[in-house]
Amino acid sequence: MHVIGISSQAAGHKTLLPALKEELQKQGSNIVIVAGGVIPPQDYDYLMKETKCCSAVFGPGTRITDAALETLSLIEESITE
Ligand code: B12
Repeated sequence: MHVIGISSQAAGHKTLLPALKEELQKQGSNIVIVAGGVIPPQDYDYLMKETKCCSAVFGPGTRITDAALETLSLIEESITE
């Protein structure tokens, strides 16, 4: 099982993440996508709930071990789904 991690620092997350998700779906892939970087917290729901284009967002100050553990859980969940 794979995961794609995107780091966005350039305010492109609301177009680039949905575009990535759409492209993967076209190919029949439901690979887990997680994002990090300077993404404003008010955009988290848009990405994770409205467009469902990523499963988690790890903003500034995230501890790498926390991001790693949550990403591993997301991979596990996607395998058992
Ligand atoms: C260094 C820097 C640059 C460098 C980047 C060098 C490099 N190659 O990395 C340079 C000078 C190239 C740059 C350019 C630009 N930048 Co700049 N830059 C910064 C700065 C000062 C620090 C970013 C950084 O590296 N932080 C350190 C890392 C460790 O922290 P972090 O990114 O938050 O990551 C943490 C978490 O978010 C998470 N994480 C991040 N990514 C991922 C990915 C995954 C998979 C996971 C699990 C976790 C994760 O883990 C990290 C640890 O906690 C920030 C200001 C700031 N205070 O953040 C602005 C900032 C990110 N830049 C900004 C902008 C606008 C730009 C430009 C668009 C400017 C321009 N008009 O050209 C370009 C975009 C370049 C590009 N193509 O992306 C804005 C972004 C605004 C926004 N998102 O709404 C910021 C916030 C500055 C500002 N206040 O305006 N930038």
